[in-house]
Amino acid sequence: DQVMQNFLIKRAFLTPDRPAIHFAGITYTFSEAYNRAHTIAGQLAGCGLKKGQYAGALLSNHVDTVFVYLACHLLGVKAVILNNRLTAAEIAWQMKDSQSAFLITESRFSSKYRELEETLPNITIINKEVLFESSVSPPLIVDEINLNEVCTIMYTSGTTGHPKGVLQTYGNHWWSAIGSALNLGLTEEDCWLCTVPLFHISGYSILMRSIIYGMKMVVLESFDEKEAINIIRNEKVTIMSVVSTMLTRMEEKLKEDKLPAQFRCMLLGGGPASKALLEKCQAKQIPVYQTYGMTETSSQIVTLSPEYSFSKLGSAGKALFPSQLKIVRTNGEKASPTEAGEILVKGPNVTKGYLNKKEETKSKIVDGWLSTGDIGYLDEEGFLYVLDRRSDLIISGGENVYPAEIEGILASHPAISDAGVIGLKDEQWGEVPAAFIVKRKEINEVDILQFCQQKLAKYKIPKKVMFIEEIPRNAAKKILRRELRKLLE
Ligand code: S0N
Ligand code: AMP
Ligand code: MG
Ligand code: MG
Ligand code: MG
Repeated sequence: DQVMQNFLIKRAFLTPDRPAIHFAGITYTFSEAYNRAHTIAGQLAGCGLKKGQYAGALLSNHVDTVFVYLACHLLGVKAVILNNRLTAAEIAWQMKDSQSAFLITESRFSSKYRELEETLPNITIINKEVLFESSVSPPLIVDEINLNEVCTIMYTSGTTGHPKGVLQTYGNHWWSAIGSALNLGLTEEDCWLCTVPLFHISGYSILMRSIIYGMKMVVLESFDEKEAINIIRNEKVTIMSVVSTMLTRMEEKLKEDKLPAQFRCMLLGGGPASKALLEKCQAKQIPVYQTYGMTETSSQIVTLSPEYSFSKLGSAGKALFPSQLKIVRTNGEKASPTEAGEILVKGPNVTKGYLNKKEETKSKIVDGWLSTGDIGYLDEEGFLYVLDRRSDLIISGGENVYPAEIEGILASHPAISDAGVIGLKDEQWGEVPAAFIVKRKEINEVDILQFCQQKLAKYKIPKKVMFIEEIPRNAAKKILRRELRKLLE
């Protein structure tokens, strides 16, 4: 087992006066970040949080959130990071599944956590506004971390309908940050803009890179294309992480003007990117780097290197230095160059598995190779082209929507006997869910959507509802989504 000094303690010792985080007009140094995190660790300790425990975190994109996560590192508390867009019912499910006894949250989510107080009376809800005013107990600081220890848990859905908690260790985050730097390079001027959610690995990985590299990060509460362009100029941002929906809005906003010269990398991930968007960005000299990665790989695992951004446009690149990639046929054999198959990945940034899910972990990770479920091919030179998403996955503006999850909710309605969900192409979000419903009793679209609102995050609610006689299924009762797609046309 490999041991390192706690990342934050080490960083605050190495470069205490360097800028660490910029938020709402204020810049905090690493030493200030350490002091804030240390105080919060003492306050959390006063609430009963201890090393090894799981604590849910329902927090917005804010500098306080960064400090709370760092406080968790200091305490050795495993943060179960919750997507802000989820409903109270969805959050309750993840809290129960992870057996988290604490929920760290803030007033802006009060309607959600009030609901949780009723459904989960045994958990301790810690409101940050109250926490920050509370007394500080001397915290038991974890000075050394084992790279194999779990740092964060992020839930990701699956084909089975229920989300699974992905374990991300300190080592996973470490190697992810190192792999990124070995590809993109690292300069003293680097500054990474975080307008993606800190509750996704797209955002959380920026925080880890900031601590590990000693690099400034700029956090915005939400994404706004105009604000993003302005802050790139004002804070001399050099790198930014985006999904296609965000990049589309930024490209449109940048009319005649260009991004400043110091801006060197627009890291584009989280889902497919259209060739049209990539070409438009090329015309405006936006330095786009396509990447392929997922919660299970603690962010990027394949990224196109700068020297290939023109010649390999559309490719996600090659596996980063510490990682490996292969394409396999359905029988497990390695595919030939240009032959499509399932993408398998391996490396020190790849998760060791899913929380409390031994069987699923064993079936998805064999010999260290994680089956992603995504389909792609490697060209003759080993560049990855992603062709299709993992099993039925719909990606709406970078958020995952699993048909099985929506179908399960729909079918639980007493007036619905069966349901099928597919992705619909969408200008703004890339894809959105559309539902086919078989009625048992009379029910209309409004009732269905109202029912969904109580149970599902907004981005999962079908944008189109169609009533049919029967959901087409094969002999094994699997939904024939191709047939549903034909019905749509
Ligand atoms: C695209 C975003 C920014 C849109 O949010 P916006 O504009 O702020 O919306 P709101 O004002 O909050 O709401 C307005 C209305 O729009 C609805 N809505 C919001 N988001 C969505 C959505 N995604 N799909 C459908 N509808 C949406 C709201 O509900 C609201 O509706 P009304 O008006 O009816 O109330 C936002 O969605 C966003 O931030 N998306 C990105 C999420 C993300 O980061 N995904 C990536 C997840 N994957 C990973 O983390 C692994 C890959 C990875 O690590 C990575 C990814 C990208 C770049 C780099 C990396 C890396 O490897 O480092
Ligand atoms: P998540 O972990 O929720 O972000 O989901 C990761 C999934 O997003 C991957 O398994 C892919 O299905 C999809 N994805 C990520 N990057 C790309 C890419 N460059 N092209 C196509 N799909 C992608
Ligand atoms: Mg599902
Ligand atoms: Mg907004
Ligand atoms: Mg996702």
